[in-house]
Amino acid sequence: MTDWSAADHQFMSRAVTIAWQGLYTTEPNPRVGCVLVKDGKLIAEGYHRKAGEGHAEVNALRRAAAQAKGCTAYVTLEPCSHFGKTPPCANALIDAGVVEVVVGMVDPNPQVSGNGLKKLQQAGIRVRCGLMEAQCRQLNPGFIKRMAEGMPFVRLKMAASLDGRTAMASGESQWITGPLARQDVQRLRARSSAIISGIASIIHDDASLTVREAELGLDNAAEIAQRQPLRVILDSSARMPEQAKLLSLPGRTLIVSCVDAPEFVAANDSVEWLKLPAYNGGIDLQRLLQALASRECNEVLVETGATLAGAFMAAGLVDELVLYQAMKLLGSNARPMFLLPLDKMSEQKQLQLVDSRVLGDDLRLTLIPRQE
Ligand code: AOF
Ligand code: ZN
Repeated sequence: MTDWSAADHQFMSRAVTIAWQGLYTTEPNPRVGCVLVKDGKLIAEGYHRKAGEGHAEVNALRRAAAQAKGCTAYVTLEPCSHFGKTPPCANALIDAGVVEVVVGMVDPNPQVSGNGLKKLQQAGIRVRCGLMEAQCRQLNPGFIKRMAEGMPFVRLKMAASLDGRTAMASGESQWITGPLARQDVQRLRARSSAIISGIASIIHDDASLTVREAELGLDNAAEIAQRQPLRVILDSSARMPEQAKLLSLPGRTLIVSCVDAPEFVAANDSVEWLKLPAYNGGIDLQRLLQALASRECNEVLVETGATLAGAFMAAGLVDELVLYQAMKLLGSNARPMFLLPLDKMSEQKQLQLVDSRVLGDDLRLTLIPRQE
């Protein structure tokens, strides 16, 4: 066991904070922060902003210039050892004369995975790993899961009334929650690599499933909205209308079906058709998620009605449920959150509350399924 000092915590905590600045822009890369420290003083810091641009360490080293010599580097993720879109950070740290590297967690990327730490050690650099690992892992649930399991991190978002209803029987659902909750949903979309929805939301609501700059309420909203998450529509029997709004919006759409593509798809460069086998009367969701991981999707957001939400939940494919709950009753004719026919108490799905906060007049609950 390594003993961590208060100063160690202070500097890693700063590295975690700045890593979050990449929340909306790094994918498919992880969010990473780095601070360089000498004689207890912060010399320079850097974070990874965008795939293809400098990694956190390189950005910090660039700022420190000659002062990097003799520094300790605090990095939220193991420095990379491979040539990807950019050269290895381990080499950059060695060349700059850094004497110690403190790391939050090992990089789950098999191309790195311990090699970065080894390279540093072999160059005579003192390496300590595992400081504030939980906080460092929290930055990258999707990247970690994709690297470790070949699956994206699945976040299911629902907006419901106090009595757990998501729409009237007619399908009418605008609006259950207030503007702050809806702004928060835009931010969930913006941090996601893909948004999954069912064909019903296209047929009935002509949903756009885009990140809307004006609703993000962030300083760099324009830049964030430029990178639209992949829109994934589950359309098992090919009911997608040729005129659907989302097919002509900026960004790409992936239509997942059990049958062949209609003709109009070939003429649209921003639309991809993926045919998957049927499973339990619908699309094989496991296969769907694997297909998204192979397209480098880290975090995916499921925004859908009771049928698909129930199917994801029943299949144990939900990593996190974000529930926006409005303090109103929609009554017993309205639609439930999940189509999940259970009969016995022993069949219940248990969730663990990990965060709750008030957004205007609504409540936001973040829950994770309990392992059965
Ligand atoms: C680091 N620091 O800030 C990041 C790292 O294609 P590239 O060159 O951008 O490399 C991407 C891989 O590098 C990514 O899969 C992950 O393993 C690591 N990301 N590593 O040392 C960083 N973003
Ligand atoms: Zn790197």
